[in-house]
Amino acid sequence: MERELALEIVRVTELAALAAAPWMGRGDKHRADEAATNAMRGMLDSVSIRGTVVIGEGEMDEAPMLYIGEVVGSLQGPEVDVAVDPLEGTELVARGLNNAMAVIAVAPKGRLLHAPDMYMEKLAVGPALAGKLRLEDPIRTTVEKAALALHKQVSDLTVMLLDRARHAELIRSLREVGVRIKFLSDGDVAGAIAPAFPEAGIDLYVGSGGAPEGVLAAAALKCLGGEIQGRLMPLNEEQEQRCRAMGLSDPRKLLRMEDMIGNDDVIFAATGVTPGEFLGGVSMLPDQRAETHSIVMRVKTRTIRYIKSQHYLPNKPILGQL
Ligand code: VTB
Ligand code: MG
Ligand code: MG
Repeated sequence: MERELALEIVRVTELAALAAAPWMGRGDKHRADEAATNAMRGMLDSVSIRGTVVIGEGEMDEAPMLYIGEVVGSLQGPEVDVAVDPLEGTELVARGLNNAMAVIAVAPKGRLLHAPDMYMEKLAVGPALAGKLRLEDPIRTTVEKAALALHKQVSDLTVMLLDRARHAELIRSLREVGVRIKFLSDGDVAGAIAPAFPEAGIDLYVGSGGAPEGVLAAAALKCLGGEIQGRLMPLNEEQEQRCRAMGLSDPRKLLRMEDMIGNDDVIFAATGVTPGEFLGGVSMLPDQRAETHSIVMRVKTRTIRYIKSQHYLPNKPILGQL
């Protein structure tokens, strides 16, 4: 993959974020998602790749755009796999809450885990804890190891997780060990990546969220020097079958970074829709301008670019057609 691709890719998440932003706080997550998806799909056509969507908006018969298996890009350029979440946190946008973003990851063909739409148990950390913790450990052990490695008191650690009833037991254990908890209402790509940004103030990300979101977070964490470990949580026989169909003979196998995104090059880009732990949201400016905040990174070089752009909206014909 050529390095220019990183800059082309960020234009894709920028446009998806610009398309979703007008729907902020309007209580309609479907329209917000649709706008982001259409914009991302349209923009991808101008990117110099022969891409196949491996993580997308659903199976071919349930998603009209960016479905799994869809061919995207200008069809000139490297053959790549593409993982997208045009609007990660549709509910966040509908309710005007933090941490919604447009996300994409691109990797050489065959490298991204084709994570099925089910839950994944996750443990994500920043560079200071990469390689030092194990998802299989009891949460108490994990927290104690983390505190030791970070030279902090357990009571000074901040752990982030989705606020869900299914986490009741985990929350009880976390309270017992005495860490501080920061809850997310949605958006666990942003949550899992947060520990890699010191300014976010998150030491650990734990709990279960979407498996596709886990792979997207793995792409970002690889560029950032962090780590995520995951384990799929098939809830019935049909989901078990789906795991086996994608080549996982043991669906509950521990998934490491290399299982999720391979060992090679990956490009990750995200643009904030609402403000988040490490990205600003879309701001509407006077005179039909809007400002976006994006991050684009590549494993090969480990360069992390923050891109702040001011867009002149009348020059974005795709947005007018949504
Ligand atoms: C998860 C999480 C996402 O939606 O998929 C969640 O990974 C939906 O799962 O980040 P539940 O509501 O069943 O927990 C998000 O929060 C937003 O897409
Ligand atoms: Mg989505
Ligand atoms: Mg999502």
